[in-house]
Formats: sequence, structure tokens, C-alpha cells
Amino acid sequence: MTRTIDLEGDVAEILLSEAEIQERVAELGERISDDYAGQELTLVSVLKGSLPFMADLMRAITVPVRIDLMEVSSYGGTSTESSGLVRILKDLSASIEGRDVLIVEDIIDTGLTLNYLLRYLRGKNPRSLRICTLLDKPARRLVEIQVDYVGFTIPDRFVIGYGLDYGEIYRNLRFVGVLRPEVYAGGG
Ligand code: PRP
Ligand code: 7HP
Repeated sequence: MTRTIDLEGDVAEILLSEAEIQERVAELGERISDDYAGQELTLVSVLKGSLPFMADLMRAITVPVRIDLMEVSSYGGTSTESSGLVRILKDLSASIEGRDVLIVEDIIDTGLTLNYLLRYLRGKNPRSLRICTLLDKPARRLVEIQVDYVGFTIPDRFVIGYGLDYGEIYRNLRFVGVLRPEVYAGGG
């Protein structure tokens, strides 16, 4: 039987409140603005999960930014486990050659997505290439990734909200949380 989705009611626990996220995004924006003072920056957002983070972070940055969007998929298997497959669903719209590029991600889990993306983007000869992620889940890492800006390091739990989904739902929650176990039952 199909379960009725109850966006907030399906949440068992809030890990990061809206206020905590907004405060941290402001701090990241300040740090990035200092580090890139006097430069122009190209933000490459990795859709779809990073959309809210990108929207907030770019407005917290005070140096001139260009934005570009890529969409890659790493989750072919189930809703919560990586298939290890990375496919480009949407490529960059403009050249990044000679530009200072900052990849904006919502979460680094196994690292497979970013590992692929880093190699791909390095091949486009940017002047510099760094990574900013809202969430880092180091317990799940399969490949080592050097991350330049991290919002929060989180435990090994599947999280939703603020862009992150379970079965494409829950992205529009304003906080990051964990779902009730019954939501996963029979899902994925
Ligand atoms: C999620 C997330 C990262 C990736 C991280 O994307 O946005 O891009 O998985 O996982 P990894 O470190 O194990 O590779 P997903 O493919 O679920 O797409 P989405 O952003 O559209 O939800
Ligand atoms: C991908 C992903 N998507 C949503 N929640 C998580 O905890 C995730 N890890 N990797």
C-alpha cells in the first residue's frame, strides 16, 4: 500500500535547525569572501541536492561570482545506498578554463561523486579548484577527498531536508533531519 507522505511528521529527529544552518552558511560565506578577496569566483553547484545551499551561500559571498550548474547521479541502486555509478546528467554551460572554481555540494558521503567530478573539472583547466560542502559524512568515505570548506561533520545517518532527499521527497524542509524508521520500511 502507498504510504501518505507527511513532510514534517515523517521526521524523527532534527539534526540541524534552520537557524544553525543559516548561521553556518553566513560564516562560510565570510570565509570564502576573505579567501577570494580581489578575485572573481565561479560556483559550480551539483544538482539537485545543493540547490538551497547554493542559493543561500552565493548571497553570503561578497566577491563577484558567476554560477554554473551540473547534475550528476551517483545513486542508481537504492534510495539510501550508492551504486558507485556516476553519470553526468547536465554539463557546465560555460568554459571554466583559467577561472577560480568552487564546487558547491550538499553532502559528501562515499566521495565517489566528487572524486569523479574533480577529475572531470580538472580536465577543463580551471586556475584553481576547491570544494565547499554543507555536510560531510566521513564514516562512509571510500575515496579520500580533500575538502576545503565544510559546514557540518555529521554521523553516519541518512539525512533529509535543505535539499537532501529520500526518494526525491523532503528536499523543501528548511532543516536537516532523520526520518522515522517506518518511512524506510519497504522503500528504496
Ligand atoms: C547525493 C549528493 C551528492 C552525492 C554524495 O546526490 O547530493 O552529490 O549524493 O554521495 P557520494 O559521496 O556517496 O557520492 P544524488 O546523486 O543523490 O543526487 P541529488 O543531489 O539529485 O539528490
Ligand atoms: C547521499 C545522500 N542523500 C540524502 N541523504 C544522505 O544522508 C545522503 N548521503 N549521500
